[in-house]
Amino acid sequence: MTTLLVTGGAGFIGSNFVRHVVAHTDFDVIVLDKLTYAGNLASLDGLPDARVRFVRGDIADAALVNELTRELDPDTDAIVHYAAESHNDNSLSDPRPFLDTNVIGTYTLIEAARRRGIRFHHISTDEVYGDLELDDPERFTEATAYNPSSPYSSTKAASDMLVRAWTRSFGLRATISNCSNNYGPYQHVEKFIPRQITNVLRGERPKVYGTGANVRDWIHADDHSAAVLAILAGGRIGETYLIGADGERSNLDVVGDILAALGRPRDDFELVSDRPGHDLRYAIDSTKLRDELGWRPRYSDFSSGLRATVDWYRSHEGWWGPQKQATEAKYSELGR
Ligand code: NAD
Ligand code: TDX
Repeated sequence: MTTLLVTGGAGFIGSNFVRHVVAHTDFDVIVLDKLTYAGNLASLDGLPDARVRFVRGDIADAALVNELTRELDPDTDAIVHYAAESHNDNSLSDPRPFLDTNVIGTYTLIEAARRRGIRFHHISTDEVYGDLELDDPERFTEATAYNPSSPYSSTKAASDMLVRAWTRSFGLRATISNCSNNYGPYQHVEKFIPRQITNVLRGERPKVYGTGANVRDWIHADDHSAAVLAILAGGRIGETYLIGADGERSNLDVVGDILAALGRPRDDFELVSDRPGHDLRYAIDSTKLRDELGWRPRYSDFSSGLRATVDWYRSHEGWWGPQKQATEAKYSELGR
């Protein structure tokens, strides 16, 4: 029997992974989550208590982390590390929590993991590579140099470097994955896709930064979770795997699709002031993951995945409604 300690398991992608593990394996899960503004226990509703245990706490709390890792068996168990401050706009307004959680929190976990010899998988982002020009034929690979732009992405880059150094210097048994932009149910309404869907549902117009030409490489969160399980099962220790589903779309295209799915004209949105330092384009080449581990995305059609996500938000106002007003209040202070 395997137990996974999943940090950040009450967040968007972490909760997707917990549901995925329960559905597709016989593993048990311990979720460690601080329940910041971004965590929501309702995202774990309906999972069996016999397999999923929830612990509220901070990944930077060394005493708690040591206590939890003592429960893990180094021969079978692993830590899967999702917890992070994850939103670029917040990192521009108040960077400090990003350093505390993304850097010190990751350090605290890898120290505990290496002392107990526990396998560690670190969840990271393609934003560590900076951005690409719109017409650049190259995409990010595992060999691309790090060049982060924002406080968020620089703290994620720092955390990746800590994991690499602990692997080389202390023999930490770690893998890293850098994934592109995720979409799907249970994503916080501060993020682009849920913000625009819920704006339309509330009778507001979507708010697009700058010119809307920026490109993101979208992947459904279910496909991300399947890739992480594949890396846990077959990934080589010390290696990094990029995760992406060939889902490049401009923000204008995405917002047009959201409006169309909700029966509104594709151009019924507002252009608002740009995000400082706004990365232009991300694009992932996931050949290594596909060739080595046989992973393939199941959501190859972004438009149908997006329509299903729109339907989920339409029928789950009870989940997102309580976050919406506070989120929009933060944006209106920024003029966005
Ligand atoms: P999220 O903001 O939805 O969830 C983060 C979770 O971490 C929340 O439940 C929060 O309560 C918890 N948390 C925050 N600080 C904590 C702390 N100090 N101790 C314990 N728990 C804490 O984020 P997400 O979008 O689900 O992202 C999860 C991970 O995936 C992050 O590491 C992020 O960098 C990475 N990632 C995200 C995307 C994306 O598109 N959202 C893409 C690639 C990688
Ligand atoms: O209201 C908006 N209008 C808008 O045009 C918001 C919230 C965003 N945008 C733009 C900015 C980006 O070009 O949409 C794009 C996506 O924005 P976010 O959802 O904030 O995501 P991004 O900044 O690309 O970062 C995301 O992907 C990588 C996640 O938040 C990160 O955690 C992940 O690492």
